[in-house]
Amino acid sequence: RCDALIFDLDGVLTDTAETHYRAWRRLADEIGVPFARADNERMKGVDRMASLDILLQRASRDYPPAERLALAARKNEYYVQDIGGITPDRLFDGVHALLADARRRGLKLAVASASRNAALLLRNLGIADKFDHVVDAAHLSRAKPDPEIFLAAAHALGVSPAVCIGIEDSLAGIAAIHAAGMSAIGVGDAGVLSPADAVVPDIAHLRLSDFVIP
Ligand code: B16
Ligand code: MG
Repeated sequence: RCDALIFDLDGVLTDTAETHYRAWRRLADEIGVPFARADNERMKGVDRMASLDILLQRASRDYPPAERLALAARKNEYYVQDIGGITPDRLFDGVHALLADARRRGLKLAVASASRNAALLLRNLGIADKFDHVVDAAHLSRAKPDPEIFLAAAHALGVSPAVCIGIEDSLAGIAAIHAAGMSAIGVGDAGVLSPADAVVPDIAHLRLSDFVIP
């Protein structure tokens, strides 16, 4: 049985996983720290300060806490500059159809994004009012893979985690969904996301009839 869908945002509903990558890449280049796509894979779904910790693992010197905060703020400036200009055409194909199908089936819908910029991004994508609840990452204390964010979404929707399906593009997110006692659909590379209960290559390939009894 499934009563609710809980969506990750970056990398699931739009291609901002790439936007995050470019912002980190720019920062890494500026401070002379090596940074490759493989490093970025580990940062997906991971919150801002923990992402910076991953980036600085390859730094040749220590960065004290105040400097870390300044670097994270700089990356966020680059990211916000980029998403400030995002318009609804940046929504992945199939999102509107999927949300409409979910509504027809009576499912509740939430967004569980680790991003503190999620509200701005959802507004710019024109889908802010499509969800019953958007978890505010600023009110959380534990990042994915901790289940807190998915449990908060289920709680706000008034449903048991057991009847929720979480939809994620990151390994940290899939681990968080499972730790919350939910089923996980991965969006992306089936080899990378093998812990998920099912994997689709992109959101346009997600057919609710495969997962939800009509
Ligand atoms: P911000 P998601 C996550 O969003 C991103 O995957 C991750 O790369 C990013 O570091 C994190 O949000 C925090 O974002 O710096 O904007 O607060 O995938 O959980 O929607
Ligand atoms: Mg994501």
